[in-house]
Amino acid sequence: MNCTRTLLSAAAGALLFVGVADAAEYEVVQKNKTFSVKELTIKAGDTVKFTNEDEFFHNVFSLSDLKTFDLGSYPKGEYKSITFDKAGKVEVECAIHPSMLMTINVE
Ligand SMILES: [Cu+2]
Repeated sequence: MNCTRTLLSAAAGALLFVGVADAAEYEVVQKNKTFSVKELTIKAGDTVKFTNEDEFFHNVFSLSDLKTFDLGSYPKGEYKSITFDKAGKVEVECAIHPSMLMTINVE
């Protein structure tokens, strides 16, 4: 009984590890009040890191049906990350600068 349980959890752990190893991390830089890319295509499970390289605060949020989030506002040199687990399209905006807009396509 105990032996079976150990084997099962070891198998689950291995599967989890494979999933993490396959996931990629992308970086989008916020500079001169724009996102460094207008459009980014990633795979479900991948993470996007938004790095602020401007002298002022930026925010990252989305009201998209696929994923609604608000990573808050943060100053130069800081970043926020978010993982996209479902396929679809996400419009990403900055609450401080309405002209900042980009699209993430999750495949
Ligand atoms: Cu901004």
